[in-house]
Amino acid sequence: MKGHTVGRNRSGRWFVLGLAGAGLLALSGCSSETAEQWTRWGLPEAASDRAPFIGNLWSGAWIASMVVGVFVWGLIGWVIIRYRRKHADEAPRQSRYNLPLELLYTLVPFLIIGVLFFFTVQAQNGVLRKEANPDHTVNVVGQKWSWTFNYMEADNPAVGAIVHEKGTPTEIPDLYLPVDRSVRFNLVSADVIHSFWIPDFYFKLDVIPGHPNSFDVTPTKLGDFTGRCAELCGTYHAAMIFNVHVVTEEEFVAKVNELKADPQNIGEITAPVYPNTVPTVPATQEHGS
Ligand SMILES: [Cu+2]
Repeated sequence: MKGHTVGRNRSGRWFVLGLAGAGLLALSGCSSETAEQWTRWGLPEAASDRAPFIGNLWSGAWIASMVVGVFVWGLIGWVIIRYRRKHADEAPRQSRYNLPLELLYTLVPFLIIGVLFFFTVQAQNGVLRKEANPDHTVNVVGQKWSWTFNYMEADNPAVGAIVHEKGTPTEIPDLYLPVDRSVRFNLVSADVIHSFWIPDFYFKLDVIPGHPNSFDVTPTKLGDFTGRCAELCGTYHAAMIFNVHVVTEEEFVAKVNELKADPQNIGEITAPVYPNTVPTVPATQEHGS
C-alpha cells in the first residue's frame, strides 16, 4: 500500500517536470520581439505621441492588479496549507462581525478604484489634448464596412485641394500620415457606431452617427501599421481594416497628389448629419409571403 503511494508521487513528479519542460519549450519558441512585447504587458511598440499616457496606465493597472493578485493568492495558499486536514480539530479563529476588518475590506476596494480613476482621468486628458494649430487635418467617414479618408489639404500650397480615398470591404483603403507632424482627425459615421482604432498609436475613438468626434495625434515612428474598427458594427465588421503608412512629409505630399491626379478623388465625402440607421421594409413586403 505504501509502495503504491510512493509510485504515484513519483509519476506525479515526472508529470510536473514534463509540464515545466513543455512550458520552457513554448517560451523559448517565442521570438525576441514577442518576448520584448511582454515587457509592455502585450502592447505593440508605441508609434504616436499619445502612446505613453495609455502605455503607463496599462502597465500601472497591470502592476496594481498583480500586487493585489499575489497578496490574494498568498492568502489562499496560506489557508490551504495552514488549515489542511491534518489540523482538522483546530478550527481557525472566527472573525464574523469584526468591524475593523469589514471596514477595511469595504474601504480598500474604494481606494483601489479611486486610484485607478485618478490615473484614468489623467491619461484621458493627455490623449484628448488638442493642438492649437494641427499641421494636417483628415476627415474620416466610417461606413459599413470600410473607411473614407478626406485629406483636408486645400490650404496646403503643395496640394491645394481636398482629396479623398474611399475604401470598400474588398478594397482596403490606405491612410498616409507624415511622421512627426500633428494631425487632427474628425470622425463621422454614415450609418452605425464604428470605432477608429490604430493599435500601434495606443488610441481609438468611437465614430458615432450624428455626433462628430475629433482627436489630435502625432505619429512618431515611420512604418506600416494596421488600422481597425473596434466596434462590432455588422456582418463585415472584421473587414473594416485600413493600412496606415507613416511616411516623411515629402512622401505624404506625393501620395496625396497621386490621389489628386484622378479627378474622382477630389472633394470631400461627408456623412449625412442625421443618418437613417433604421432599415426600412418596403410596404409591399411587410405583410407579404
Ligand atoms: Cu465598423
